[in-house]
Amino acid sequence: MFAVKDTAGHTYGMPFGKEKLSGVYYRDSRARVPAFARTNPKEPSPMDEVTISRAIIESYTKELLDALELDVAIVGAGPAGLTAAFYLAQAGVNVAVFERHLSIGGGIWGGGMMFNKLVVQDSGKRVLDDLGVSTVEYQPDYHIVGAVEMASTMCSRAVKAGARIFNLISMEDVVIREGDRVSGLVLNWSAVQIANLHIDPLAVRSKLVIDATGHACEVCHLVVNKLGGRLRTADGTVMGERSMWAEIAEKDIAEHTAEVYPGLLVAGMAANAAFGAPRMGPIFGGMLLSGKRAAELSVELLKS
Ligand code: 48F
Repeated sequence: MFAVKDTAGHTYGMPFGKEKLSGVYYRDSRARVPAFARTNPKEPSPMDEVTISRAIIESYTKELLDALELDVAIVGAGPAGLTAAFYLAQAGVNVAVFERHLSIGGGIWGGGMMFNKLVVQDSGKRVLDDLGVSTVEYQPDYHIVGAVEMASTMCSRAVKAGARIFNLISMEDVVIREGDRVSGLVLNWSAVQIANLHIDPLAVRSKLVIDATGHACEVCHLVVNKLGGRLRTADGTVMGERSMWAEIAEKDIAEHTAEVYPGLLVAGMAANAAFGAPRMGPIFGGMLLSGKRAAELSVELLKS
């Protein structure tokens, strides 16, 4: 219960006995001072707008400042990016994920054609077991997972493991150093991009970057188009995803999860897009295994 004092020194708790005007209780109906209003600015306020604002700005700013120097920066908070973030954070790696959209989870939420269920095979189920996401066996090697539980639990587990996730922030470029090594991300508010405003970005430094941007494979495209970089793919470019073949796509994805360019790893659907492999539709085991593989590779690279 909140207590407030008026200028005469009377203390008010809940507004019992106060005159109610237009749905608001007033301590002084003529002066229209709400019962919960703070009249003495030196007194702590029960629920002060500026304190709320300060709490948000200070804590967010601290988190962003802490993310300026990273071991691993992940672009995209889909299943691959979240899995990588979870395992990296568990391993004690300083990791942050930057996600363009308001919601975290990428393609998880929509399931298959908006039926919000997904399928994983036994190997993918083991990753979901690690994450504490429940599954139901449909038939041997086919497990059903609810998209809502999967997205929300993965997000929660990654954050609780220590990963920082920033939504509403877009990668618009990379930072480079000698040999055009990818050494960080150039970031801007997604709202700035959507409004097409001419506002310069900010940058974070990172020992490694993971492109987990899904079908768009955005970081790899950027490296090829802007730096003229040659990826470690068959023809040095983003080869582009091929049409659906679930079995091959799921089998190939772990192998395609690799450091494709100095300082840049690729995971999830972006890995198959980079290497010209097929898409797989709403079977998500490959995304999870690729995210896990990207985390393992990153840990090895950070040690070397
Ligand atoms: O698309 P997405 O879920 O990629 P994924 O983790 O998983 C692919 C599956 O969802 C599905 C599939 C499985 O069969 O094919 O499509 O590989 O998540 C990618 C995330 O990256 C964000 C995007 O909003 C999405 O949430 N993203 C893309 N470009 C940027 C970005 C960018 N430039 N900056 C920040 N986030």
